[in-house]
Amino acid sequence: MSAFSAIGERGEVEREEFTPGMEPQPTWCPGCGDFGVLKALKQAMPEVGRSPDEVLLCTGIGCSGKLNSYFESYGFHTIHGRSLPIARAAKLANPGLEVVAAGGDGDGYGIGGNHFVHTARENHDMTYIVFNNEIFGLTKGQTSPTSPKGHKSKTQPHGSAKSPIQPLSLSLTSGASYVARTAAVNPNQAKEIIVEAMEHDGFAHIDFLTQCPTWNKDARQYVPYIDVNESDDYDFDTTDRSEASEMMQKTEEALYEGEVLTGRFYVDSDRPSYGQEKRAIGEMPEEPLAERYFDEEYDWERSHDLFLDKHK
Ligand SMILES: Cc1ncc(C[n+]2csc(CCOP(=O)(O)OP(=O)(O)O)c2C)c(N)n1
Ligand code: SF4
Ligand SMILES: [Mg+2]
Repeated sequence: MSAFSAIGERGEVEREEFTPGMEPQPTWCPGCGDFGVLKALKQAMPEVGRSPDEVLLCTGIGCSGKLNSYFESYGFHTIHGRSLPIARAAKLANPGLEVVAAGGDGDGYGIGGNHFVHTARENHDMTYIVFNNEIFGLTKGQTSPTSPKGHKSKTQPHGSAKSPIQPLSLSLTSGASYVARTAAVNPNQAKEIIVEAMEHDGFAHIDFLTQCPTWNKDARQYVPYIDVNESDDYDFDTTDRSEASEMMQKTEEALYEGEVLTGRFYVDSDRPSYGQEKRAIGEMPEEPLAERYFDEEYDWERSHDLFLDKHK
């Protein structure tokens, strides 16, 4: 059986299979919310039933961008703000792959904001996880597009004069067909949301609240959080665009007033993904592009094996 025909056959997978042999222990600071994303992602994999060689994880630049060093799968650590165009191209070339893109709030909502809007608009079939710690973590705490107005940092010592972006509302208005927010302090909910997002056919955006105890000491640690789908205080239909939009606006305002609302906000299972649209107009090849160039006989070597051999 070729590597391509094997893709899509769901088998038993253990979460341990997603821990790489090289650099298994992340170098994030103690207490960093990024650990929560990694844990939830690994826990989601046995439920999704995809093995490491069926998954491509494209990351941006930032502390969050290191995710694919600590997650065993195909990986592409791209350039700042560019995880989405790489992920889109890979999914179109090889639709059988489970494609996940991930990066920070600066990466995805700032420098990569254009790609975020258009990937949502075109409804590319992938999961996009944005580690939202409300600052630029890797470069030592500068103000990001999600930092609250008045937030003081080295770049804005008198406090930010800008209002933060509203990522959930932006995602919905741009055209994402699945929009959720979860938090690193809530790994069980995070795992469930990642499973749903991966199983969703279309662009699934997860705004993942990740505390940065090193550079963002003013940020609330996102506890206690409220699950809007479980709480009796909130009643809205996740399939109704205008109800979801209203709930998102409430959620985005509440975050900066100290109330952390999480959960699924919008799910549209009917909207065709970009790949389906292209197939419908006869623009998707029968044989995936990637398969045309795949050589069964080629003896693949992992880049880290080459690195280890060199340094023996
Ligand atoms: C084109 C470009 N501009 C700027 C940088 C410097 N830089 C590296 S990471 C980063 C911000 C990271 O913030 P965020 O995306 O929120 O990720 P976090 O570190 O918080 O996870 C910046 C500005 C860069 N690497 N490339
Ligand atoms: S600087 Fe912040 S975001 Fe980066 S690893 Fe440390 S705690 Fe995490
Ligand atoms: Mg950040």
